[in-house]
Amino acid sequence: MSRQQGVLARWAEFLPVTAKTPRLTLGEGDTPLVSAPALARAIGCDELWLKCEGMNPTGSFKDRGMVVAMAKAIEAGARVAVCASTGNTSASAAAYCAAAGIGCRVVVPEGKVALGKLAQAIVHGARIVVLRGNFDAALQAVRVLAERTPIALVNSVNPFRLEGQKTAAFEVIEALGRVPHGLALPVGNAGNISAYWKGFTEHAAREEQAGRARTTPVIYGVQAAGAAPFLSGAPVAHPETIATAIRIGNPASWDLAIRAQRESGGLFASATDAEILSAQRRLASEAGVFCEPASAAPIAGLLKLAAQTPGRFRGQTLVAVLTGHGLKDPQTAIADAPPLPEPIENDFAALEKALA
Ligand code: AN7
Repeated sequence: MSRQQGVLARWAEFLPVTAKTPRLTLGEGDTPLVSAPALARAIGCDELWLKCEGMNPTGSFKDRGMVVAMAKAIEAGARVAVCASTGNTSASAAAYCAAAGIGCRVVVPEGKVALGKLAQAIVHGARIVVLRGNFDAALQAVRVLAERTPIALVNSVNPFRLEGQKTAAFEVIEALGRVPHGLALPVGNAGNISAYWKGFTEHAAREEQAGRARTTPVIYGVQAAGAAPFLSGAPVAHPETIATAIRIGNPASWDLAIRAQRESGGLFASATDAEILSAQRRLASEAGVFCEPASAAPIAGLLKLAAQTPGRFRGQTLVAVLTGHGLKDPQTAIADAPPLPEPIENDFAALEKALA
């Protein structure tokens, strides 16, 4: 028995696919929704669910949109794809280009890409350009390149990326059996918040059409304090944060993200690097889920909002989107950890003493 896997097979009826679109897949989507009762108590909500997007084939949510963007690019005849990236988009693009048999070019900011993500781009065979400048400069550069050459641009300014990523909203509703009261996620270039809102509003429209209630969640977009243009209301020239995935000062999907926040009755929040790292450790030690720093931002944001307004989330079901796997950035995870202890002799007494 075979079941068709992946975003394109599973959600075809809601995606812009034709008979000519190749059914590319690495098994993306269908990620677990994990309950986190200890953190729910800390936040003061009824239920907290973690959408573990690090379980996608390349370890981040990017695979959902990448598979659609790549399939449509191949359908249109592309032989090479390009992206600018803080790391995860390049890892995903490199893997899907390899699977599809086309060339991959990635442009990354100098010195700020997590180790696991670089390893992925390298092993999947992407040609890597390191740009003197940040992500915003890299995105500008590849946009110009894509205008002047036949190379397909697969950043989230490519609308097929958002189409694929919206399927995460469908999965959340399906797994819960209802629409959550609130959904929190990290915001960098603002593609994902726009895609979730698209998914939730499309679902709501279908419910309305079927004569049922139109329900959407409140969206909480969380940024790193050093890279928080949605809190200042203007682009940030020199974004800085330990959460390198969201070290972005000039989000491409600005208007769509503002619309998601306004229409959902939500808000943007920010978390400092210390709050992000603390939330990352709490997710690992209290929920058993290891995510990368950027992915801990929504938990840091919810904890902060709950502390500012006690009782704010009482009785609510909340979802936090953990966008990328902790193994993407092992160096940040162990940077402040004490060194490993000296080796012991292999005898029982020494072992007993060491573990006492
Ligand atoms: C783990 O890979 O922008 O707001 O170039 O890797 O849709 O940009 C990554 C972004 C959140 C922010 N969490 O999502 C890239 C890139 C993780 C991420 C975001 C990213 P968007």
